[in-house]
Amino acid sequence: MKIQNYINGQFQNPISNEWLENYCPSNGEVYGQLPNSSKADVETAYKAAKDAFPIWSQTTLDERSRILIKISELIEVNLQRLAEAESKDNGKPIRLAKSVDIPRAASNFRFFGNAITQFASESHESVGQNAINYTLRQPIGVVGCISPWNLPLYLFTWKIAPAIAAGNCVVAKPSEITPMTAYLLGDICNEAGLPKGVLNIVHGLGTKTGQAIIEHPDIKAISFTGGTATGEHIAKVAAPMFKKLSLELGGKNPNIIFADCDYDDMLNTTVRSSFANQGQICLCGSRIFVEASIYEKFKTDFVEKIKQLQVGHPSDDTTDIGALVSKSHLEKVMHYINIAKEENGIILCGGNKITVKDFENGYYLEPTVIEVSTDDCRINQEEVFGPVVTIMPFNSEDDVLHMANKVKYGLSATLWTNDLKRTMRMSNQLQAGIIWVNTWMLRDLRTPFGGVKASGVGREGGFEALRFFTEAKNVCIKY
Ligand code: TXE
Repeated sequence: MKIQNYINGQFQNPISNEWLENYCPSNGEVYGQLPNSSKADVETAYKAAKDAFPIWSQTTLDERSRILIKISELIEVNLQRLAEAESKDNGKPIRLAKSVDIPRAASNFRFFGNAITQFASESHESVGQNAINYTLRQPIGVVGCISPWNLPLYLFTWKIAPAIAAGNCVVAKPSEITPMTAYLLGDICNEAGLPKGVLNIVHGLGTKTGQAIIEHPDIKAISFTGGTATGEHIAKVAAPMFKKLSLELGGKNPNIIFADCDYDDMLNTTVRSSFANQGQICLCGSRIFVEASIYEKFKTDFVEKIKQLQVGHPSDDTTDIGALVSKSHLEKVMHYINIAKEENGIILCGGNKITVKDFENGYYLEPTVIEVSTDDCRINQEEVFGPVVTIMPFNSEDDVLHMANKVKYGLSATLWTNDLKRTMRMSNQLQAGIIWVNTWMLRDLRTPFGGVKASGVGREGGFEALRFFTEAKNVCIKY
C-alpha cells in the first residue's frame, strides 16, 4: 500500500520519488510505503495553500461551516474503515479506535464547524473621546500543523479543523510512524467539497519534511504536538521569524488519591488513566500518589486489576492493551523499566515484553506498575510515554503538592477527593494546564487545552484555537 501526498486536492508521489517504509506494530512487518517528502514537496504544498487562501479566507462562515460538518459526517460514515486503519498503523486496540479516536476526529470537525459561526470579536467604545474601536480577527494565511503518532487522526484534526474554520490554508504533516488515516482524510475532504489547496498533507520525516515546514518563511504559524525536545527545536527555528507557535508537548502527570475519594470509581478510572492507549497519551497519570492510610489496599487492588488486563492483537475485541507504536519506542520504554530497577524501584507487576501467538515480532509489553520510595528518581521525573506507572504513598497535602509540582512538566493533574476545600486549594496550586477532579480525560471541546512549563506554550480548544489561528487587528474610528 503506497501512501501519497495530498496537494491541491490531488494525490501525488514525492518529487524525488523517495519512499519510507511503514511498519505494522502488531506484527513488526513492513506493510506499506509513504513519501519521504523534501523541501520541494513542502514548497508545492505551500504554493497550493497560498493560491487557495484569497478565496477560502473570503468564503462565508456558513459555507465553511457546512463543509467542515460534511467532513465530520463522512468520517462517521467511514468509522469502521478508519478505525481499522488506525489500529493497524498504530497498534492500538480497534475498540479504542472505534470508540475514541475516530469519533473524536469527527467531533473536532463538527465542533469547529459550529464554533466558527459563534466566534465574535470585541468592540470598545472610547467614552469621552468620540471614538469606537472594533477588533477584526483575520486568518493568518498559510499555517503549518504537525502532529504525533499516539492519537493520529484525533490530534491531526484537532489542529486542522480550527485552522481551516478560521479561514487559513494548511500545510500539514502527520507523524511518519502513523500516516495512514491522514492519507485517508484526503479523499474525505474532496468528497465533502473542501476546495483544493485549503488542506495539503505532506508525508515524511520530522527532520526533513517537518523541518521544511517550520523553516518556511511564509508559513506564519505552527501548531505542533509532540515531544518536548522537538518543541524546543521548533521554538528555536521559529523565533527569529516571529512565527506564532502553539506547542503541546510532553507530560509527567500526577494522579493524587486521597483516602476520602469514591474508591471504586477511582480504581476503575485509574486503570484507564494509567494504561489507555498503552499509556501513550500525554494526559496519562504516570505518577500515582496515594494517601498512606489506603496505600496498601490500593496497591493490592490496583495490581490485581492490572494483571487482568488482556495484552493482545489490536484487532481482537477482547484486547485491552495492544502493541506499542514502534520498535524503537518499545526499546525506549524497556530502557526506562531497567533504569527504574537500577534505582531500586520494585516491579509490582509487568516489566516484560510479551509474545502474542502468531504475531511474535509485534511490539507488546506488559502493563507495568513500579513502586518507588522517592520522587526524585528518573522514572518519576522523565516522560516514559508507555504502559508504565509508578506508585508511592504520601502523608500530607503539602507533601504531595510539593512532589506533584516538582517535575519539569505541567500538562495535567488528577485529584481524587470528596473534600471541597481541599479540591479548591489544590486546584489553585497544582502547576498544570488541566486539572481533573474525580475523573480523567473528560473532554469538553470548548475548554482551553494545553500545559505549562516544559509541557508547552499556548492553548488549543474552543475559541482559544480560533484566536490562535487568527490575528487580532484593532480598528479605531473617531467620529
Ligand atoms: O516525537 P516527535 P517522537 C513524546 C514521548 C515520546 C517522545 C518522542 O515522550 O517518546 O515525545 O516521540 C515531527 N521539525 N511524545 O520522537 O519527534 C514528527 O515527524 C518539524 C509526546 O515520535 O516530537 C512528528 O510528526 N517536525 C506527545 C511530530 O513532530 C518535526 C506525542 C512529533 O514527533 C521535527 C508524541 C522537526 N525538526 C510523543 N522532528 C504528546 N505530547 O502527545 C520531528 N517532527
